[in-house]
Amino acid sequence: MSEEMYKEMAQSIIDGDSDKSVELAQKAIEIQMHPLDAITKGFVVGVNYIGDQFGKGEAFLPELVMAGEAMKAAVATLDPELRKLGEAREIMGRVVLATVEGDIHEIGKTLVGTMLSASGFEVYDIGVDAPADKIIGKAIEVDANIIGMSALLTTTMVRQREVIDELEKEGLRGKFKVIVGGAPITREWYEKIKADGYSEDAIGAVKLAKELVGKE
Ligand code: B1M
Repeated sequence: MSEEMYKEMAQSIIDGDSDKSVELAQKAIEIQMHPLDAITKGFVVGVNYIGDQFGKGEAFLPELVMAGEAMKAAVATLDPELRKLGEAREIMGRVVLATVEGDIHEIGKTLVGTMLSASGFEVYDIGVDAPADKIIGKAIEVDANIIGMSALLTTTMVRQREVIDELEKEGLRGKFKVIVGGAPITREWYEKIKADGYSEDAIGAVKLAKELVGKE
């Protein structure tokens, strides 16, 4: 049953069919499928497939856009269920979250934000295409514990380093922990730019954030 539904979920993203992806997300809620399973075993499989096809020149931008929309709609439908997963009500800390300047990929970043909120963090998601001064300004404004930056493009991941360099320049590096993530981000990269941690997925980001604020 689940295997069949995961396949349908992936296919709805490949087809760029937002109505279908939302319908399947609603069905997943009804049958009490774990929302993260619906995302990682179902919808993400489809978006990765389209991403690979696009990379090989076998799918084109409109298909990528439609797959992105269908993915976004499915994740938004599951969002309230994801939020219910968090058991902790103690405030863990404040996180400023953004996708870096020049980059408009938002699905993974938003998912990370939802999971952090569900785990008790106060999340200030300042959206996509966020320049360094906006990220740092928000972190100062809300007295953040953590700055989280997502980058999905090899051309924009360098912006993560720019934010860290800017923090250094302004004498603020010690004030905030910095975590990075996104498809091209590796351990080697986070160590190179001297971030405080990186994670390959949303669950790992929560674990890391808790460690960094001394709550795990
Ligand atoms: Co674009 N795109 N895209 N895209 N897109 C990729 C990233 C790409 C790998 C596809 C490919 O060619 N195979 C490729 C990048 C190649 C490269 O840099 N080497 C690419 C490209 C080239 C582009 C454009 C340049 C295409 C063009 O215009 N010619 C363009 C760039 C626009 C821009 O940003 N300036 C572009 C545009 C788009 C859309 C707008 C159409 C759409 C995004 C829609 C949206 O977000 N609203 C889109 C999509 C959907 C993708 C793929 C297919 C899927 C991304 C996604 O949402 N994944 C992607 C291929 C791929 O990654 N397989 C691709 C699902 C999401 C849940 O996973 O975002 O990885 P992800 O997040 C994960 C982890 O990475 C991690 O946790 C998340 C949850 O598990 N994580 C963090 C993420 N952020 C984190 C932060 C953390 C910790 C963990 O701490 C702070």
